[in-house]
Amino acid sequence: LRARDFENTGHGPLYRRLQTALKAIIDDGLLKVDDALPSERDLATELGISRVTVRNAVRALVDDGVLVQRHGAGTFVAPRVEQALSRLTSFTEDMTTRGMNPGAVWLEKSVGYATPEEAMALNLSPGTEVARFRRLRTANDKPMALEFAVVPKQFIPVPEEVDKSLYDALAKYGKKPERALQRLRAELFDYETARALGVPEGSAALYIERRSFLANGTPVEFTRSHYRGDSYDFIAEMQVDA
Ligand code: 16G
Repeated sequence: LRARDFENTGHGPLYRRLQTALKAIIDDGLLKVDDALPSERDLATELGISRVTVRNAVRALVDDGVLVQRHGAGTFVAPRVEQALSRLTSFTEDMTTRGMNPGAVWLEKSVGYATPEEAMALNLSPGTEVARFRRLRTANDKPMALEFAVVPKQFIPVPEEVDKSLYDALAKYGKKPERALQRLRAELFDYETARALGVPEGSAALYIERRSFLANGTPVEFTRSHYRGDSYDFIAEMQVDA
């Protein structure tokens, strides 16, 4: 990285341009997960810019979850979350097993009549009541995904009660899903979703749709999520046919 690579490109304060340049270096794989960033002083000297500028750029990348600061050790490229595709788990469970703190920013909790699309996905008659839950999901306060879950109202009699985990709330009524079908596809973040997640508009997103079912096959959940492409790996185990 050289000063001329970012000083005269883009808009906004210099630290923002440095932030973008550092992010590009990570996205291009030149700095990999767990690689250390040079010290603030070395970066400032090498680039011929002030330490404050370097500090602001690094802090912004830490806030975005791109870098992590480890006490006394320095600043590193943050690990990606690796998620197995074969086990049916909740976001809360996934983050807790990783020793991360799951959080949510609630955007919507409401009850309404199923749209035609929701009715089809949940195998409901038109006009059936559904509960809708729209949340920004965070891990250690880093935004990871924007999630929109729709559940037949009869399975969540009091939607306001859903606080942390939707699956825990369903479990309380004996309606925890036992099986799920999931569709994954690549998308680009639109303006609004990107803003909510704090990533650039047009950056890579992983769109995931999950329909989950009770043991008897009744659909319980139709959830559409956008995961950050820069933070998530989905891993599946495969075997040849027997
Ligand atoms: C996961 C599921 C989502 C489910 C949620 C429940 C994917 C792509 N999505 O985020 O369908 O509603 O877990 O999590 O895995 P909770 O119990 O923590 O609310």
